[in-house]
Amino acid sequence: MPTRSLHVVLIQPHTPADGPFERLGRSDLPPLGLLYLAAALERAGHRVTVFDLNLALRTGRVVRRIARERPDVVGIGTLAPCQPVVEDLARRLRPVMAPGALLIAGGADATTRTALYTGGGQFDAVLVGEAERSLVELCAAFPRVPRIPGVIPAGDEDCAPPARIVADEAAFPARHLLPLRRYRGGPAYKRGRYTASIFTHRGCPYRCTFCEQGVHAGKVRFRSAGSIFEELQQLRHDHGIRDIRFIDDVLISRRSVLWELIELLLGSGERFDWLCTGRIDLADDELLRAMHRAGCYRVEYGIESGSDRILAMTDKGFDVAAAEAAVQRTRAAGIETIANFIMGFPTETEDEIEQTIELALRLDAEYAIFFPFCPYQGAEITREFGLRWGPEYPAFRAPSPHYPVDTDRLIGRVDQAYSRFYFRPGYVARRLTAVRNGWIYWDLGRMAAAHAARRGWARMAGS
Ligand code: B12
Ligand code: SF4
Repeated sequence: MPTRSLHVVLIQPHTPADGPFERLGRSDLPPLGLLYLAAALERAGHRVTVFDLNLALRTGRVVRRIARERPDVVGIGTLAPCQPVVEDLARRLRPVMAPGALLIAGGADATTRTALYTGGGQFDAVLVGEAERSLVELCAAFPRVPRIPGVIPAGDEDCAPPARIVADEAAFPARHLLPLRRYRGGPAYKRGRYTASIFTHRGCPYRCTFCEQGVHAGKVRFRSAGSIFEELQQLRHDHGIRDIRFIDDVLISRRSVLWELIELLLGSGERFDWLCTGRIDLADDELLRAMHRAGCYRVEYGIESGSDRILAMTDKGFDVAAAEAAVQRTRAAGIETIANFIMGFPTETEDEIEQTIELALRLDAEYAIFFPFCPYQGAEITREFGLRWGPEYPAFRAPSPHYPVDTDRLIGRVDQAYSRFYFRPGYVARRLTAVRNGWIYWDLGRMAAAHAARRGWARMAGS
């Protein structure tokens, strides 16, 4: 137990709004990172409040609550697109916080673009990497900021790397601190009305060149199938949710864990509907069929590009033909597919972008998500081409001679990809008959209307 029980507030900033169709990809899910931290803090005897600004919660209201409640520690999570939001929040919070209270930042962006957060003098400490242990230790030392691994006190620039979490040792996320049922999830990511997210590992065994692995870099640490299953049961019993989204990138890559989990699911007689991320090169028939029997209704593949040249650049380890075969195998096993694509890589031409859109149409997955390429600072490709993040989202791609397609044009192409994929009459007819959930009709309709209003039908139909 700590010498003193603190009140700690954790805040997830909202992502500046972008297109409604990108919501298919972003969906809205509770911030599991903050909820893991909250669980560790509660275990250590502290009181925790979590605010997620993505839940249409006004920043002013959060600032007023903090002014009234005067917590001992306020922590803000960071993601690159949210950096201006974090800066604004920190500026408004500091004057209303109690003297001696600590304002800290942590998360993905603070881990890779650390100087942005240590340099401005806004924070008493910046926590890099996985922060379950370092945050609990920081609270134990309160009001002093200790010089320990993972914690950069104000005025310092660096620290020793934090302790890595052995995945099974972490307490289950403190989901009771957020109104789970207000997270609707995007239509691509659920079957029923409510869905819950779950994370099965720390770290990733792959090295895709566009990916930033700042927080969880290093050796992959998988949870045991037993611990994952126990969390699923908790979700069902405590929250009444059995529609599950495995949000990690590589559940399918630790096949022994996945097989064990499938056996637990089949053996228990408890029915969960679930979706997960797959790997093109690992999705074999036997595994896919077993996943389907155990409740898997959809798999999300990072296919990324319709150009073999671009795929080689990403180091994903497969080509277009392999992607087509994997989607077919998945369909044959009775599982739907979400196909993720990235458009606008450095050196990628208009023709190659067109190949990506054409591949999406050809694959005809149940859902397709198109992301504009973002040069995350920790990614290999960003370093190789010397790319920079622009000042504002969505002007995230600072101009570079390596981008044959400029950012405005790219945003137009992303919009167009969504329109060409989702407004095909055959597709619409198939989805309307396949989807049997009224809430999903509502979500799809709402997004289509918003998309039409934002871009205009003329542009959507444009070449
Ligand atoms: C699942 C996921 C999503 C889901 C759910 C997000 C959510 N709300 O939980 C969805 C699909 C919705 C999503 C959306 C986005 N995501 Co995302 N997502 C992930 C993914 C795969 C896992 C995140 C996770 O739950 N990790 C598990 C937990 C335990 O780890 P964690 O969140 O990192 O938290 C730990 C530390 O970071 C730290 N920490 C976190 N917050 C804080 C706060 C404080 C105060 C402190 C001290 C410490 C701290 O402690 C935590 C516990 O150890 C990661 C990749 C990855 N492998 O981590 C990308 C990732 C985090 N996402 C990323 C991005 C960019 C986005 C989007 C902005 C994409 C977009 N353009 O829309 C949106 C933002 C949405 C939002 N506002 O939340 C990037 C972030 C890169 C960056 N530098 O900012 C990542 C790293 C992917 C990547 N490799 O590029 N995402
Ligand atoms: S994109 Fe996914 S699979 Fe590839 S390195 Fe990143 S986290 Fe791992």
